[in-house]
Amino acid sequence: MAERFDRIWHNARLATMRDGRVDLGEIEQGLIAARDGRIVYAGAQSDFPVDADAAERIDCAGRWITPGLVDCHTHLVYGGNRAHEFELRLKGASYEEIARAGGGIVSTVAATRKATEGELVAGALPRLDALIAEGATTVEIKSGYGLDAETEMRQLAAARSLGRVRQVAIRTSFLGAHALPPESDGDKDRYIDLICNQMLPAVAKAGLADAVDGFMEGIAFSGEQTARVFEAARALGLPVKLHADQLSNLGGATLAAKFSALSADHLEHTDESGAVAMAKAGTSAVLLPGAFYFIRETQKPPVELFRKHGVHMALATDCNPGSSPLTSLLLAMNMGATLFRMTVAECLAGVTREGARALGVLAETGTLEAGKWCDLAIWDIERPAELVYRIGFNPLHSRVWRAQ
Ligand code: DI6
Ligand code: FE
Repeated sequence: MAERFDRIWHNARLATMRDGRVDLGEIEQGLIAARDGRIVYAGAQSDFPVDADAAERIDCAGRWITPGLVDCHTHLVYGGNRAHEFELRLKGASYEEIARAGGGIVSTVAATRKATEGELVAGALPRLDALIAEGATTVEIKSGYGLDAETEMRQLAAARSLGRVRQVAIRTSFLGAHALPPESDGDKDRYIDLICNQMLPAVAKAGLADAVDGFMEGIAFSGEQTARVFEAARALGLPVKLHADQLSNLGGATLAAKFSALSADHLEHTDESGAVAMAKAGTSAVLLPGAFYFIRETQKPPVELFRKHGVHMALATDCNPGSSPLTSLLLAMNMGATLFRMTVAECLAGVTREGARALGVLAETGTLEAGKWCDLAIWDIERPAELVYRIGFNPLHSRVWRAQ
C-alpha cells in the first residue's frame, strides 16, 4: 500500500541548507512531504514514490523553498518607545546626554516595569508579526528590561505567551545582567548577587528561560561578574550565551567559550584568540549588523577569522529599542553581505541553519531534512541571492510552521 502523508509540496526548488556545505544544498526539481508536523522527505521529486498518498498536494510552480527563518537574537518584548531619543541624537545629543536626561536603556526599563503582561504582548506583536511576514518560524526573545525579578519574569512570560498567540517557536533567554538597575546605586556586585541568588533561581524554577545571557562591557558587567552569572546558570543546568566584545575587547568571546556558550554575539572587537577559543568550544558567532549600522560602528566583526578557524556564523536582528530597531531578517542578510562582506550562502545559513545551531535547536529546525519540524519559507524568486540582494522588498509567497 502506498505511504500516506499529510501534505506534499511539489514542483519546488529547494535550498535545503544541509549541514557541512558551503553551498545551499540546492535541489532543482524538489519535493517535501510532511506527516504529523515533521518533514518525512525533502529531496529530488524523481526519487519520491509517484503513488504516494497525501491529504493535500501543493504545486509550488517552481518557487524556491528555504527552511523557515530563525531570528536567534532579539529583545522584542519591552515597554515604551525610543523614537524621540533618535530625534535628539539626530540633533546632536550624545548617548550620555540622553541617558542623563532620563533616556536610554533606563527609560525602557521604567516603561517595561509599568507595563502589564498583556500590554507587553500587545506591544511586541507587531514586531513579531513583521518577522513572521518575512518567513520567520523560530524567534529568540530576551528579558533584560525589567532588572528586577518580577518584571524580568513578566517579560519572559510575555515572550512565552507570544508563542501561544502565533504559530511560531519562541526560545527565551534571561538577560538580568543587561544593565544596572537605578535602585542599585552603582553597586554592580550586589546586583550580580541578586541575579545569582534570587532572580535566576526564580526564573529557572518557573521554567521561563531556555538560556541565560549577559552583557559584558565597560558600561555593563565585567568578566568576573559575568562568570558568576554563568556559574549560577550552569548549576541550574541552563546553557549560556553572551553579548561580547561589542564596544571593546574585554575577552568576552574567550569567556563565553570557556563556559561552552551556545553563542557569543556582536563580536566587533573580537581578536584571533577569541575566534580560536570559540571554534574549539563549538560556540557560534551571532553577528548583528543592525546594531552595527544603527550606532554607526566602524569596527567590523572578524568574519575572515571566523571563516579561517571554522566558527559557525549566525545572523540576527538584535531587535531592540535602543541600538537596533530592526524587524527584518531580509535586511539583516543584506547588511551582513554589504557591511560585513558575508557571502550569500553565509547570509542564508546565518538566518536558518546557523540561527538554529546558535539556539541549540538544530536537531529540530533550520534545514530541510527528514525528521525536523516542517518549517518552510516559500519564495517568489528566481534565485536565492535575491533574498540577500534586494533592500526593503519582501518576496515571501507563503510560510509553513510545523506543516501548517
Ligand atoms: N547591547 C546593545 O546594543 C543593546 N543591549 C545590549 O546588550 C542596547 C539596548 C538598549 O539601548 O536598549
Ligand atoms: Fe542584543
